Amino acid sequence: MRYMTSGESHGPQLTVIIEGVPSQIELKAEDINEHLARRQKGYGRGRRMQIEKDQASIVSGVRHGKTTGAPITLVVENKDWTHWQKIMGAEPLDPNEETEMKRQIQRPRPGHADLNGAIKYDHRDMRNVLERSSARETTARVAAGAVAKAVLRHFSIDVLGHVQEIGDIRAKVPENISNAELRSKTESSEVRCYDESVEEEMKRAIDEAKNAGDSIGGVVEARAEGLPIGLGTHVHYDRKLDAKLAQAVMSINAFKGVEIGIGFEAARKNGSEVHDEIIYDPNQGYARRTNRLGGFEGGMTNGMPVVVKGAMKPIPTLYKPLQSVDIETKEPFNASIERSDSCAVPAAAVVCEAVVAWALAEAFLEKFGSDSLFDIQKAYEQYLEKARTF
Ligand code: EPS
Repeated sequence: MRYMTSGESHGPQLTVIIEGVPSQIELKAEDINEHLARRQKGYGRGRRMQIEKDQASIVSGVRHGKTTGAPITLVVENKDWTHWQKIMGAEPLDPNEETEMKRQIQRPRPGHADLNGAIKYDHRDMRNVLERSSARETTARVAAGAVAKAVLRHFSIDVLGHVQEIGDIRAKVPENISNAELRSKTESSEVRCYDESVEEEMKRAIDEAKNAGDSIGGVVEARAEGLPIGLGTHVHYDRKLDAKLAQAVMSINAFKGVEIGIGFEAARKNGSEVHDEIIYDPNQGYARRTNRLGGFEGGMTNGMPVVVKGAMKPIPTLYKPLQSVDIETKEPFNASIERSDSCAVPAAAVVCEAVVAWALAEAFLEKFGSDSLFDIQKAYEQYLEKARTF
């Protein structure tokens, strides 16, 4: 499976083309819209989210509720486009239209792609960079992730993203919690957090940042359960699945770090406190007594839940001005803005869930085939039996 996304933050639409999805997978627009709505939520979001009501149209690859095996195209319209038609239009802009021209951006915002992208792609109007680097694009990735989840659910594999930390406030989450238990709390939490005892504190921290014209980051986690042993491989560096997950999570806008299992903490402990002992049960097959390694050994899944964390920096679009340089005058100025999210960590948990689901589904189909659901199911059942009795 592979996919591409296109579209600008204030352009007419976001588009996703997904290729290599097996046939006979049940897929309805509501399966995707549910996740788009989850991504739009979260305490700390700005005014843009009141404008958008993200809904995917499936315009190819699905008939009567099932995938055909052909490329799937998904389209999500930007409602805000109506306010941006001229400045974001494909037609050349009349230089005499002064008010429109004034909306060109020549002042790069620290922490964004603006300056680097402008130099690299030769744009005097940095809107050409920021429109595409905007985290609006994660809508498309959540849509692709929803298709991946539709594949995975046929094999009882479940992926869930949630918030572990906002600023310096940490949630307490039991080590071996199930996704069902997590979901019972996170889906109704305004900060997508399991631990109700810190929810108000997290919201307060977001309010404080917002009131100070500042922004606040955090740590999210995606947990995947129901995975077989052996997705990914030890035989070659670029096929190690934990490495692919790290790439997927790191590619989320504003992410600065990734951990698998106990991650960096493993470096501070002795081996006996890090590795997970192997146990065997004739009904369940092989398992691990603990899951400190987050479901991975040798670049492959080991059958335990996959646990991946990602660290999101505070959003760099700030009401509180930061110093920058005007690329026309070369004069310093203080970058300020009109509207922004003060915290998008709860939304990022949904994005993390989506990109992890995608990477896992891709590895799953690589191992068990990718043409039709029936053929994959046969191959999967046979493999599960082999692994259980091995
Ligand atoms: C974003 C800036 C804001 C966010 C946007 C990401 O948009 P605007 O510039 O229109 O106010 O709301 O996030 C989304 C639109 C979204 O769907 O998550 C940015 O610069 O990255």
